[in-house]
Order: sequence, then structure tokens, then C-alpha cells
Amino acid sequence: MGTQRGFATAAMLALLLASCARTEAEQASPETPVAREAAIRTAQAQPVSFTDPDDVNLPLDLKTLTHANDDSNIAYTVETYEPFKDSQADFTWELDKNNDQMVDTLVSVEFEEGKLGAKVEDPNEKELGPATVTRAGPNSLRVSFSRRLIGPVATYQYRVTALSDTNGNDEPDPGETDLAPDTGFYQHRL
Ligand SMILES: [Ca+2]
Ligand SMILES: [Ca+2]
Ligand SMILES: [Ca+2]
Repeated sequence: MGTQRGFATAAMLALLLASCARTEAEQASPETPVAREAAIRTAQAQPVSFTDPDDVNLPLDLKTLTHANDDSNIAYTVETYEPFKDSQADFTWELDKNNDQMVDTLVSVEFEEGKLGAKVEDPNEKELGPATVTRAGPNSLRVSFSRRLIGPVATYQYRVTALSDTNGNDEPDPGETDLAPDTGFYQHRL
């Protein structure tokens, strides 16, 4: 009697253990905290892209805009419908950090002193820090800057302007710009 009961208890225990092990295995795979965090990081690093229509008869007609970020930097790319020379490049990203439709920070790329340059400024043209610009192709370029320059925001919105200075006066005039998006802003969730 005693042996039988002992055997039954052992069998029950074995069953119980087996079912526990199965449950644990199911829970462990594939959503471990490390895997989940890695997945989030990968998702954050994936560029998000937007398309602007072929809508202006200017050398710089915005086509594709992307944003991406990692823990320390934000990067944008711009692609136009036609190839452009370094000397024609004039792009500005206008960032609204507090959702009041007013621009708080500007990231600009211009051809100055014989080369492409980029910087981060406030609306009064006070330089907040450097940005790095590289050509990504005959129709495109990439600019990146430190996240520290925009402070601890979790999300912000931005729009992009391309200036084709067709009258050569170094100033934006009506009919010289392409704006993306045409109204409003793109959202960037950091
Ligand atoms: Ca366009
Ligand atoms: Ca604002
Ligand atoms: Ca002009």
C-alpha cells in the first residue's frame, strides 16, 4: 500500500515537473527581456521614410526624406528628383520639439567656403552645435547630429525645406523652395 502510494506520488510529481518545465520553456522563448530590448533598439534604428511629390520646377525638388536614430545620434537623408551638385545643396530641417507648430531648432546643410557644411541652430541663428553631412548619391545626402543638441525629447515633429536660389541673391524668395510635407510636419519618435 505504502509503496503504491509512493509510486503514485512520484508519478504525479514527475507529471507536474514536466508541465512546469514546458510552461517555463514556452515563456522563455522567444521573448526574453534581452531579446525584447534588442528588438526595440533595432526598430528604433530602422529609418522611417516619407515621399514628397514631384511638385516644383526647380533644381531641388524633394522626393524622399528619411529619419533614423540610435542612442546618441539623429540622422536624416534627403533625396531629390534630379541630381544636384554640392554647390546647389541648400536644405533645412525645421524641428518643433513641443508640438506648438513653432520651430525650435534648425538643422541646415549649405555649400559654404567651397564645401558642404552642416550645423544645428536655434531660430535666432545661434549655433547649438555641429552636424555632419555626407553625399549619399548624386541625388541625395545624409546629415547627422548629436541627440544632446535637442535635449531630452521623446518625440518631436519636423519639416524640410529645399532652397533653389534661382535668382542668385543668397536669399529664399517666393517660388524658390520646395517644402515637405506640403502642410504640417513629419513625426519622429525617438
Ligand atoms: Ca517635391
Ligand atoms: Ca515649438
Ligand atoms: Ca533667391
